Amino acid sequence: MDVSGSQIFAMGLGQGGTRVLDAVAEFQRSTVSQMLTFARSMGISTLRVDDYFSSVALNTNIRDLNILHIPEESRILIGGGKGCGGNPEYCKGIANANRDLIRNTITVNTLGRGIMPHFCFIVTSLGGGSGCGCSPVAADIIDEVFIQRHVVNPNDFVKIGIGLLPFGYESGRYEENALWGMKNLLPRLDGLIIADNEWFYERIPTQVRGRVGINEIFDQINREILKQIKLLTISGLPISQEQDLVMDSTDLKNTILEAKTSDYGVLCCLGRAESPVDAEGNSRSSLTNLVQMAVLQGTTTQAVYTSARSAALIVAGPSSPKVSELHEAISWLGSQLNDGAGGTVRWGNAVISSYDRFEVVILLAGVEMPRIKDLITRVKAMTGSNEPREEQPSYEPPPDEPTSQGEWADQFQQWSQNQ
Ligand SMILES: Nc1nc2c(ncn2[C@@H]2O[C@H](COP(=O)(O)OP(=O)(O)OP(=O)(O)O)[C@@H](O)[C@H]2O)c(=O)[nH]1
Ligand SMILES: [Mg+2]
Repeated sequence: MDVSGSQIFAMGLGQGGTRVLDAVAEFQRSTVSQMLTFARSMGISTLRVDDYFSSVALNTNIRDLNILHIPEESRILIGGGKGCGGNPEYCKGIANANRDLIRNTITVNTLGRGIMPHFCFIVTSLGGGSGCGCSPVAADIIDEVFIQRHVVNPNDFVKIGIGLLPFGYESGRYEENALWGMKNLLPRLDGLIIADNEWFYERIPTQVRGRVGINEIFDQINREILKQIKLLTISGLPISQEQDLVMDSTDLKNTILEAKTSDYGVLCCLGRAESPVDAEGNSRSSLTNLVQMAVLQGTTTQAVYTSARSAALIVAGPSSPKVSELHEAISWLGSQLNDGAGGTVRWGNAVISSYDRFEVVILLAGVEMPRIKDLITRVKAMTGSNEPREEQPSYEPPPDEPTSQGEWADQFQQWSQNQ
């Protein structure tokens, strides 16, 4: 088997997480599969999608699992099949009670298929119960399977979460859950990419919003999220002759590590922009322009891009960009980081012959996000004192996790102020 492309394991949890995962898996099975067929016909590689990409979907709701394209053997149903009503602590207990099933399903779908991943993505909405509550447990089990069993070297293994924030109208419990999710998931990840439903929703034209139902809005947002993350999943693949500039797991890991200031993982967002090509196949917008558009208008949540500590830049297009343009774009971005003091921009370049455009995707690591500050303030105002949540009938939360809303909101606030 040709394993020159870094292998990927992607796990989606809960309704939002599994739907975004499903979009990523479909993209792999269609578009990426075609790219690899072309690469095989050119003798560049012998790789097939199944050789490097594996996905597993987990939910407590059977109906949500049944609508996915992800095959039966890659789905995990835990709990009674009817969801668990937006309570992450309760769901975390269910996940803990099903650790063997989760571990076995991950193992069969990865090691059982010869996949020893260097990239791991965990996708979940943060506002619900199942995805938010089960994802910290899944993150620990992923470590057990790949790190504790010495399947991969931890230095080459990057574990990135993609967390969906609720819409603005989803207040109360959704917002509390979102902070619970970040606080419990972040220590178990290298980085957590925030994708903000409200931010995407505000960018959908008013006429469209007035015409469509919520599932169509979810689909549109999920497609936008896919556009943002897809280059992270293909930048290391042998799809063209010019493969010396890949963005590898260690590049992403080191970008994120550079932004780390505490035991928690690093909060990140992505930014993206694209430009059509002219008759000669060059990008119509300059690369610097594209990078500026990506961080100013194309982010996955509102972000103060100059506050980012480090960044990773992936450029994709039908040919390699001109080196002078590339240098200018990288140095512009680097000069903006750390409030203008400058920072490192790691970069990669994917040449995709079937592309009719140039595209940039930027990971901003350790970046300030006003929505998160707002969430913290709102949850503090809502929960006020250190009153615990109402008791749940079973599945006691493990003793290492604080159960009091006020307590963890305090801890999270302290941590985020030090960011
Ligand atoms: N972007 C996006 N967000 C979604 C989608 N489905 C649900 N959400 C958001 O996710 C949050 C609710 O979480 P869900 O993923 O539905 O919850 P769950 O993980 O299934 O947990 P339960 O509470 O047990 O149902 C809300 O903020 C929704 O707006 C989706 O397909 N795409
Ligand atoms: Mg659900």
